[in-house]
Amino acid sequence: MTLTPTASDRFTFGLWTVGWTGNDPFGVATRSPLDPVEAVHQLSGIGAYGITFHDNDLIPFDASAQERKTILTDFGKALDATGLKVPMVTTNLFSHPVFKDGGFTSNDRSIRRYALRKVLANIDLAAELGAETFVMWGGREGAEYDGSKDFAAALDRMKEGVDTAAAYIKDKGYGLRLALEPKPNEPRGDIFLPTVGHALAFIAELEHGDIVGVNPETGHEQMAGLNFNHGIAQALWAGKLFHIDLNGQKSIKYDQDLVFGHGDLTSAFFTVDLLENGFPNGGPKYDGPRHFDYKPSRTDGYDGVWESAKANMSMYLLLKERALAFRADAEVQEALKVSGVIELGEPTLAAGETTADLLADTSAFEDFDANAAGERSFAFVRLNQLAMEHLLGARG
Ligand code: GLT
Ligand code: MN
Ligand code: MN
Repeated sequence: MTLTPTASDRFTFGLWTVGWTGNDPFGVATRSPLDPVEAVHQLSGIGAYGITFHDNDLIPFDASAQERKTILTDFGKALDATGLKVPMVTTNLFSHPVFKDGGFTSNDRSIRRYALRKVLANIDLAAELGAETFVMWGGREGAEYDGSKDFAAALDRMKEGVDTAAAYIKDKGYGLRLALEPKPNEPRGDIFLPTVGHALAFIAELEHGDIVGVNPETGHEQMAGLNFNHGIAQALWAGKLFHIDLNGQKSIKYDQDLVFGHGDLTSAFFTVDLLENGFPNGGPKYDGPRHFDYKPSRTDGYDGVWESAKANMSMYLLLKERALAFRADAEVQEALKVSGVIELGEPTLAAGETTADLLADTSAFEDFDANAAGERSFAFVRLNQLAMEHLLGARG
């Protein structure tokens, strides 16, 4: 088993992750800025497949056209030299004061028009760099006070913004898909489309929802007290898991953005199990990049930045090894049967059986011994203990 990642593992990192200098609401930066060209070389050196970025991670908000060109040329040269890819691009609609009440849903119409233009320009750049996914994290799309927004109008404006961007992608013939990233709160008191479920329901209302999916982040679902694996599973089932942000979070609190696996390790094991092995009864599988959206601890210098970047990949590969062994274990396969996990894959009605047939089947109801069926032990604890033993390396 090797913990050394290669490009075929398709590990990707946001430029804003390794490039985070440690400034938070209570203190200034603890690290010097990271040159994007240096980031490309370092990530390539440790075995990453790609780098992702917000427009303003790379090109300062107030850069001139000439500065923009120079930056993009230098960045492009680093990509060419290393072979690092840019599978995803996203837009910063949250840092500048103009976006303090949001971009697509700001109460100020002129700001909404400006935000839309910024997104369309960035879609052009994403297409130019060969990205497949365009993430939309609406961190400032929200409110602190329930009376400060017309919620229905805000959802109308969000729909208008996403549909306009999607229509633009189609008109231009770009090979891009949009991925909405849910987060319950922070920086806004409450953010619109706070969970994977809200986002999926919103996408179903879109005109161009066929090219819109989700980019769930481990910690964001967990901040809401939700189970990340249930969220990504439903997104997969709906054919909407377009991208993923892996990281670590310990319970309901501020967005910790820890290294993947450094939060809820059991949950991380089952995340990797789902991504690598798929559902026990088959079904849609995730085939996109394994993207890490974490923050190197503010306490660490650049040694810690690169150590933590490597730690994300090592954690994933370790868990992948464990998850593959878990599913390959004959005892686990047997336990999955005993627990009914395989039985759940069997349709409740037989092939061709109608509701009338079910109503006529006395064995299903009139003669069914509910008390006896209620005595079945599903043996879920045994199954979970097998998973924990694999996770801890105590089995094959
Ligand atoms: C921001 C946020 C992340 C999002 C990024 C994409 S930016 O750092 O906390 O979860 O993925 O806009
Ligand atoms: Mn986060
Ligand atoms: Mn994220």
